[in-house]
Parts: sequence; C-alpha cells; structure tokens
Amino acid sequence: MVVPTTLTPVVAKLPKDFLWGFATAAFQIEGSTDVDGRGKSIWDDFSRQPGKTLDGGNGDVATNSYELWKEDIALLKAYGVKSYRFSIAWARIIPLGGRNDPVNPKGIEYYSKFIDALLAAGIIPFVTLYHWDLPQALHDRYGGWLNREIVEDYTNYAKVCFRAFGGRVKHWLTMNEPWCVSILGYGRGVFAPGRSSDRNRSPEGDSSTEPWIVGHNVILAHAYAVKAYREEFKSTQRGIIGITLNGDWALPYDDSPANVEAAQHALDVAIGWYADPIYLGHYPEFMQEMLGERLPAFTTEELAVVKGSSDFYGMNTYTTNLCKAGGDDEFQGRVEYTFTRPDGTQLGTQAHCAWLQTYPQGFRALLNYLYKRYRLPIYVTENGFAVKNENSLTIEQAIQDHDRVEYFRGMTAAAVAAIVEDGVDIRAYFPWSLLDNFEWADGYDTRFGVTYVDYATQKRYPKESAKFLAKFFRENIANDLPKYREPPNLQSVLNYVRSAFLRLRGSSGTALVGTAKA
Ligand code: GBH
Repeated sequence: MVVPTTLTPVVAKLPKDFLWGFATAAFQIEGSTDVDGRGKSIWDDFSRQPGKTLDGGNGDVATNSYELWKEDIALLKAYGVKSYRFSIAWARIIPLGGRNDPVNPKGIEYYSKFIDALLAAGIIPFVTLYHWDLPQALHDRYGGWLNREIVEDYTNYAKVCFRAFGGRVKHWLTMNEPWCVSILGYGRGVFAPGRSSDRNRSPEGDSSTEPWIVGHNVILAHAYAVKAYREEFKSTQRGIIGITLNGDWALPYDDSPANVEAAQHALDVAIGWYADPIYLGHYPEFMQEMLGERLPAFTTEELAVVKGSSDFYGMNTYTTNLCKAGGDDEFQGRVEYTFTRPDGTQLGTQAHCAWLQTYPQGFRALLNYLYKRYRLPIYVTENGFAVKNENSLTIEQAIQDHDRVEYFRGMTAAAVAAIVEDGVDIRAYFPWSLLDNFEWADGYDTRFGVTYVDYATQKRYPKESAKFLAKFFRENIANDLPKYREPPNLQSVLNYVRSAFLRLRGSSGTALVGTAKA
C-alpha cells in the first residue's frame, strides 16, 4: 500500500458543506424492467444476447432496488452519508423517449416518492439524467445518439425531470461518462448498442466515424438541456447542473519526449474531447489533427451554447495509466496503456478488472491538472475498486475487503492533500458503489460495492470499506469550520503537475509525492 506522506499527521478537516455519499445507476440496480409502464432501454436486449456479458447476466433483477428502495435508503442512513448519487431511467419517465411521446405518470411517481424519502432521511439527492440507458425506441426510430434529433428529445426529457423533481433536486448531472457512451457503445462495441466495424461483433457500425458523431451529439444534448435549465428553471429552483466525465491520470512510461507527449494525448482524448469544448470552447488541437474531417464541427451558435455549459467539473476516476506513444488506437489517442513500469514492477494493487490498479498519487495529480486547466470546483462523482476474485469468496470473506479499504484510504488521503495542501476546490466525493451491482459487460462477476449483495437472497452485507468510509467522513468533515476557499497558488500547482511528468522512476515508488510502503 502506498500512502502519501506529505499529509500532516493530524488530518485536516474537510469543510462542513463537503458532500459525500455513494453512487449508483438505474440500470445497474433497479431490475423490474417491465413494470409500471417502463419502456425498453438499449441495455435490456443487449445484455440478454449471448456473449455480451461475461457471465450471461442481464438487468432484469439486478439488486432489485426498484422494490427494495427503502432498504437502500436505510443503508445510506446507517452509513451516515450526506448525499446519494443515483440516476433516473429515461424509459421509465418517457417510455418511447421522444418529445412527442407520452410521459409515464408511474415513472414520475416512483422517483418522486424516492426523492421525498431521501429528503426525509436528511440525504441530498444528486441526480444523473443519463447513465447509458437510452430508450430503445429512439435507437430504433432514428439511430439514437447518431442522430441530431436526439438533442431535442434529450432536452425535452431533461425538462420533464426539472419540472417534476427540480423543486426538490438541486444537484443535476446531465450525462455520465460520454467517452464510454461513444467509444464503448459505437467504437469498441462492448457496451449497448454494441456497434462496431468489427463484423465478428456487430453486423453494422463504423468505428472510424460513429464515436465522434455520437460524442458531438452528446455534448450538444448536454448543452441544450443546461441552457433550458438556466433559462426556464434555475431562477426559481436554484440548483446547479453539470456533466460528469470519466478520466484517469496519465503518466509517461518513461521520460522520453515521445512518451511525455503521449501522456498528454491520452488526456486529450479521454478528457479534453469533452472538457475542452464544454469549459474552453473548442475541441483539443490534437484531436483535430488526428481525426481531420471525421471530427464534427460546432456552428458558432452551438458553440455559444456549449462553452460554459457546466457549473462545475464532474469527475469519475479510478486509476492511472502509464502511457507509451504508438499503436493505432484512436480511442486512446494512439497511445498504449500499461501498469508495468520499465523495471517490471507494477504501478499498484491489481483489481478484478484488467484496467484498474490502485494509485492514489495519480488521483491527486489529476485533481491538480483539472483544477488548473478548467478552473471550476470539482465534484468527484465516482471512484472505486473491485477486489480481485471477490465473487469466488464466501460472504464472510468478501466483506473483509482489505484491498478496497486500502484503495479508499489512499484516495481519501490524496483528495484531502489536494484540498488542503494544493488548494484544489473539491466539493464532493462519491465512492462507487453503494452496492455490488450489474457491472455492464462484466455482468455480476465484478463487484464494486461497499455493500455485498447476495444475489440469491438479495440480502445486503456492509463490507469493511463501507465502515472505513463512514468513519473517515464522520471524523473529517468539520461541523463548524467555514468552507475552505483559499485560492490555489498557481505556480505550485503548475510545478506539481509538471513533476508528474518528470518524477516517475522505476520501482522506488517515489512518483509525485513522498510515499512510504505500509
Ligand atoms: C464507471 O465507468 C461507470 O460509470 C459505472 O457505471 C461502472 O459501474 C463503474 O465505472 C465501474 O466500472 O477500454 O474497454 O478496457 C468507469 C470508467 C472507463 C472504466 C473505461 C473502464 C476502460 C474500458 N471506465 N475503462 S476498456
């Protein structure tokens, strides 16, 4: 385990309005896919097709949270959270998805009573409008995210939600991880709707053009929904709204100029693709070079809507990648990722998923990079770990989730260091996830929960990590301190980020900040 040691021994307090809680998403937990008038989402049939999920699992039952929602709220209350991040299923609100299709009162009623119950429990709802579950009808009607039509339909759906819930919901996320929507859904074809140029995977699709079109339409849909919120709801509802992007820190494999550049290219495609237009008003130069005419252009009018369309920086992050220039994977900026350092050692502790290792220093560096580049308060809306082979353990063993505890110990320390020592303005932290749940293409084999779910009985068992996090935030959020608001020392932030590119050295484990092997 690697612990940043630049922290003062007495951990500094987080400001009293710091939000923390757990995150989930509708399709991953709700189940009950054909009740109360819900329309189909693109994940319904996709996950039922043989070979699309590792264990053949689908979303029909999941953690049965559509029925067990009171238990979920009781669990949140027991953990002492201040907030809960969950998503609304578009196809429960508008079963056929479109702006001329009927709204489903039962869908509204369901989330309405859920929000009321959260508020009654003293928990702030933090609501994602779109976590990958596009209404199937829109995919069938015009190709879903491939078609500019989606912008109007998504905006309409968002407005229905603002109208129904915005009196009570003050924290909105328009989209979860558009990189995944585009690349995994229309490029690699591993997520619904599963389109790809690979004809062994999909009968149709063009991985060289579709992801960039989809990404463009996702940005526009987000931006026009935010415009509607600001013009029609914000003055009375007084909430905040933004997008949440996935993105992991990128370290050069070594200090060769090509690999240093590769790390920046990795960040440009993983993060800048969305963040640069939304916060800075243009696509990254590198993406324009790489894609030429395949990267759609914004009109002047669109750009005016896109730029500045997020009130904060929403961030989902899990790991750090070592980056080597080369290869032809445009989805990673023609960069190869590895966790193996030049001397053969591993960057951190390996998770159940191949793409995930523990590396808290990278989290701290990423927070600094994003704050320096985009200059807005950061809401960490996901961060989490799947313990290797947890699914093959007994429940008693699985709830002793040591590697997940160590992951969160490192990540929370890194976040505190970023706030207190680097002056990064971080306002929320939502570990993924409240529960083990339907892990998309991994099915139920991969467990990210701080609560173990026994799928045979649907019983929930708190893991050690839930206790660790509950205690950490109980002890570290101040009741009395005013919000920490000192502007960061820009030069130190700059030096810090630069050091990320220069100080990776073999197995010494001394990258970025002083570290100690525990
Ligand atoms: C999040 O995505 C999701 O928001 C959440 O629903 C999910 O349950 C959670 O993570 C855990 O996976 O190139 O195919 O190797 C995490 C961001 C970005 C992680 C893409 C995996 C590499 C996939 N993901 N990344 S691949």
